Amino acid sequence: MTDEDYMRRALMLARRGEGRVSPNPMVGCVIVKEGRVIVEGWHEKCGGPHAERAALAACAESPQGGTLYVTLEPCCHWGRTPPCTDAIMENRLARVVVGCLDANPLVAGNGVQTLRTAGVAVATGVLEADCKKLNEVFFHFIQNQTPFVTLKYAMTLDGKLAAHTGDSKWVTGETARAHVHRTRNRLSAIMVGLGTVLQDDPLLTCRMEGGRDPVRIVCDSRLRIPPDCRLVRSARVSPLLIAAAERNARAEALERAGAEILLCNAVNGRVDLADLMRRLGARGIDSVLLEGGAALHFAALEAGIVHKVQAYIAPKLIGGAGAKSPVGGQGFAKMADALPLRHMTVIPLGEDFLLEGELACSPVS
Ligand code: AOF
Ligand code: ZN
Repeated sequence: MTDEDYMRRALMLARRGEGRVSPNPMVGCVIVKEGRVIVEGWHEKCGGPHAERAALAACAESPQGGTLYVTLEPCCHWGRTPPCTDAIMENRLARVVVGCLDANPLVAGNGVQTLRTAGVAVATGVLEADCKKLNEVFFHFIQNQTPFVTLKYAMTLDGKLAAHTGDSKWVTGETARAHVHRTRNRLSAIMVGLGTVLQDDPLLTCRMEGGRDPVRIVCDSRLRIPPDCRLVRSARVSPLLIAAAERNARAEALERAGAEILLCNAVNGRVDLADLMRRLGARGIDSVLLEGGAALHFAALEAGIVHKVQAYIAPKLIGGAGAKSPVGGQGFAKMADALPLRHMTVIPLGEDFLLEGELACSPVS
């Protein structure tokens, strides 16, 4: 077994915290002594013990002289929990292997430095790209205090979200749809525009076994959401935030139904999306899954708030000049103005494919 092998195992353990640790990172830890894994641990939930302390607390034998593998640099500060570096030093580990450094300014290399100063051998950057990717949300949020936004849609191979009649059940197959529910379980919030509510009357909950619902957000500048739609009717069971640019006579009925109205700055009578993101960040919402419609997608891209795009593509053709495509709005005038994506990956999901990538730049930044 190599350092990479143990780190791969630690990465797998880290994923057990998926959807439970926000706004903290997912972290996994493996302790090896004399060529044997003696204990494993992971960060289970925000406020709970960190991966290293969870592993050390579960040790059935002394970890003294062993090697600790951890996907993220051990913390050296007091947060909701005590520093992991203290626990590592107290337990006299000989070596620590770190996946990637922590971007939290309170740690950021100081954890590694603290251990080295205490005489612990430290290796860094093992499976670094994987460890960073695992916590793309955490890394963005800790540095920007605004949510990491993923724009997601499912379309046919000819770029349609639905038939010209509006029928959209279903574009992709079961495997791809289950994948979306895993994402809903992992991210803190899900957002749609009013048009999507009027058209589809969605519930936006997570239908994954053992999953949890993201906070549901509707971008509805003038509070025109129907009080009898499924989102409002379920607001007491699963939180619903309505992002508005004005407060008017319709507000009270929505609040009485259990929805919360988040009043934002307005640009041309519409919700200022950058302002909305700052307000969500201030509430500790570290990630948003943007699930339609086409107009909100373009507005979000134009506002420069989108970080990642997930396109589920079904190998089928539907046609129809009037059938909707995933990004609407006015659009950019020239191909040279198109927003480029980088680090594209393709994941086959049953008959379908998920293409995902990061937005290389945004028009405002
Ligand atoms: C680690 N191992 O498993 C995690 C770390 O408020 P706290 O005490 O939970 O601290 C949160 C910060 O600690 C978080 O911002 C990040 O820098 C680090 N998370 N560090 O050594 C872990 N979850
Ligand atoms: Zn820690």
